[in-house]
Amino acid sequence: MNYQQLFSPSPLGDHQLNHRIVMAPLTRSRSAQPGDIPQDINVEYYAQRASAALIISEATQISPQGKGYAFTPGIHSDEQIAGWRKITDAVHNKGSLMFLQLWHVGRISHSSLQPDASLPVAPSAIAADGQAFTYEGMLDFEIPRALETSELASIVEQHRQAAINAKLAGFDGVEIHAANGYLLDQFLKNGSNHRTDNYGGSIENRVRLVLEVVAAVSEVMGSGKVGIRISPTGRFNSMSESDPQPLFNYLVEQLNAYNLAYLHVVENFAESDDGFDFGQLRDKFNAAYMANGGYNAGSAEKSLVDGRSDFVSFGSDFIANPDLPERIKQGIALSEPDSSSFYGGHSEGYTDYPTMSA
Ligand code: 8OZ
Repeated sequence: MNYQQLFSPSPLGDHQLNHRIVMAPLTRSRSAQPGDIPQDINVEYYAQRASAALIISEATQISPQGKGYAFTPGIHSDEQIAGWRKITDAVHNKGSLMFLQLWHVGRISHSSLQPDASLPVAPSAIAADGQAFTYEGMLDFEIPRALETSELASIVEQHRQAAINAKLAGFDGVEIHAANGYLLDQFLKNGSNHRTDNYGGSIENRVRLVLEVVAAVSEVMGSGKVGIRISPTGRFNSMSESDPQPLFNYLVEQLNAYNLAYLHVVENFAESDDGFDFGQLRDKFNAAYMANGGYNAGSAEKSLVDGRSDFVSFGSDFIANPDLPERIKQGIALSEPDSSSFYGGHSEGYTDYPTMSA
């Protein structure tokens, strides 16, 4: 197959990308402890994958409160900034670009991971089903503490400071994580948001915090260096929304006021899509649409040809194929990733996947 669209250059906000194959954010849980600090093995891992048109970092906690998994990296300390700087330098030296994914997990945490062993925070005191990945093993999610209205400015501030830190660490932009059941998604969807203040109830109210974060982060980075990730139909992390189409249509219409670089949409993370029409988001959004979720080279090319996306991000294929774009171009069969080494550990299943030439 000829992947003409996949290998055509295209602008992404302030940047020009060489092709359309983006490395999706991938949690790998391999930061140095204590301190959740990016380390040399992470430099090697990202540098190996710098043939991606753009690398989006693994989800990275914006603050100690934003952490929900053992061993994930942060962007709130000087040591973390210095660790990330080595990664962005290595990726830049290999000619690619890198955005940092800004992450606050909300209720998808555990008091053992929180400052002062406090309860995780959320829009409402509703526990997620399932278990948190802690240093003591898997532990049941607790009933989170509902954030006071007066605390929401601090949530915005945590995102703003993390964007400042991302700039210091040499990132080319940031992606706001409003997907997959973490804090901002918890505010968006009515299964997890039962608030009665200006941040709950109506669609306008549930979208408010996300827009405040977008405004603050855009002010720091310049909006052409900001993307946002959403998962309208996602059920991961106990998410539910009774009527996602008008919610996400409204969000996208509001986002247009900010002139962001891109909208990153997890299209099929969940088992059911309930007839959701992603094309409406694509048509409404005024900048690049990045599709994600279960694409292969053929379906990605078709999506671009059909005008349904501008970029496609690949996750697990990039785990097992550090030179994924070249393999696609040459029509070489892809290696399968070993899911047992996705999270935690060291170089095994991380930096030891060979390139074609090796
Ligand atoms: C898988 C395991 C842990 C975290 C996401 C950050 O879904 C994640 C994640 C995925 O966005």
